[in-house]
Amino acid sequence: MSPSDAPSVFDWDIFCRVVDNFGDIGVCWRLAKALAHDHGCSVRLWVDDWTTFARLCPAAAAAGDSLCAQGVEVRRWCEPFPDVQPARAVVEAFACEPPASYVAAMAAATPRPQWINLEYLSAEDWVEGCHGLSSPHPRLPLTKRFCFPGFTARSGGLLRERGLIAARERFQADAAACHDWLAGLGIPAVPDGARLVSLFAYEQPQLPELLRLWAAAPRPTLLLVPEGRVLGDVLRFFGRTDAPADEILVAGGLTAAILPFLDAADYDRLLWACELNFVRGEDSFVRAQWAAQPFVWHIYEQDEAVHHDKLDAFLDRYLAGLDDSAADATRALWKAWNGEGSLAAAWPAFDAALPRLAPHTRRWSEDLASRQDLASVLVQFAELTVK
Ligand code: TRH
Repeated sequence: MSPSDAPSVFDWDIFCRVVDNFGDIGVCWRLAKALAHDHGCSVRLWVDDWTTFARLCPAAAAAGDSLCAQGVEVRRWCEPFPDVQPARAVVEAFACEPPASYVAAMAAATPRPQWINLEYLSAEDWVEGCHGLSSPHPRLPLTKRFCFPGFTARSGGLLRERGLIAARERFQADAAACHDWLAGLGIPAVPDGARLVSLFAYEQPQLPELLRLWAAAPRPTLLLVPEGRVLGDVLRFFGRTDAPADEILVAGGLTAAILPFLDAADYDRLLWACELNFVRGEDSFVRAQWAAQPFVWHIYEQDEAVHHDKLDAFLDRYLAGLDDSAADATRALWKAWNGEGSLAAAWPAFDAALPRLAPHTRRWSEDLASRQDLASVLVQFAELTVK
């Protein structure tokens, strides 16, 4: 049995503040489930925004301030914070600062909990130098350790629950399963030879120009759009102001199916089924990489445009080893999708590069899947340092 196969003796508290959208709780919820299922840990997840959590875990909508779901105890993080015994390992997600009373209880506990700050994902080089660093608390006898997810062996890795890759391979090898699954979503017939594309993005002002190209292209496109922020731009192309989930819109060779916000398993299947996935933020960006299909990332905008460096750092890693023309075409399309350049102008070269980008992305995904996953790295953090 490898260390990560052995059940962990630790119990965990994970603290999550939702800044906006779904990524903060999306990552924490996925981490909580991986610690519980893959490592046998007892996990308590504290989240301050119950409504957003309920979009990812519909059972929470009917529960008051707490529930047990998928092996995890989830509690609403409210003030005043209840008087609870701290867990042996504590994850502070994205520097969200656990309640002062809880931190004081950590300092008084024996043994003192292992306190880990889980940071946002980045492909930038500095991540390797910062991953694993410790910082003593200014007043209390506590040390916080920093875990940086990333794409290299010297980072914290990526969330990848046990069995994920095998499940994806089974699905992608079974055309009938994919067909039945689409039919179950209410998509009656996929146009012959159509390219399936999923779309999850922030607002995208240039989208109508791209959809115009797809509508006029010889190869049909089936665009699958879970409800969300980009829907307005899709509807603008079709001259509509609203459309219910499960509406099908058609223009030339383009069919757009508006889907409800899917549960986690179905969202994965959507990514696995599509030849091209538009994703955003952090968690869907990672899931697209486990889908092993070409993808386009809408990066979360940050102050002073620092997200552009983050985007370039990822592209440098992801495109290494791809031929120059396909790499340039991919970079141009990604940049245009993120507001630098014309999307319609970048599309034809990207479209032509897709047959080379597809096997490249599969290799990229396989390489990432050969690394240790983030939950296992965190378990090692906890086991190494708490005596
Ligand atoms: O929602 P996001 O944009 O999240 C974030 C936040 O903005 C956060 O503050 C920021 O720091 C971070 O990005 C970088 O994108 P993300 O991370 O992809 O989260 C979306 C979640 O929603 C992800 O867990 C997948 C899930 N999802 C579904 O479960 N069903 C769906 O149908 C779709 C489209 C997504």
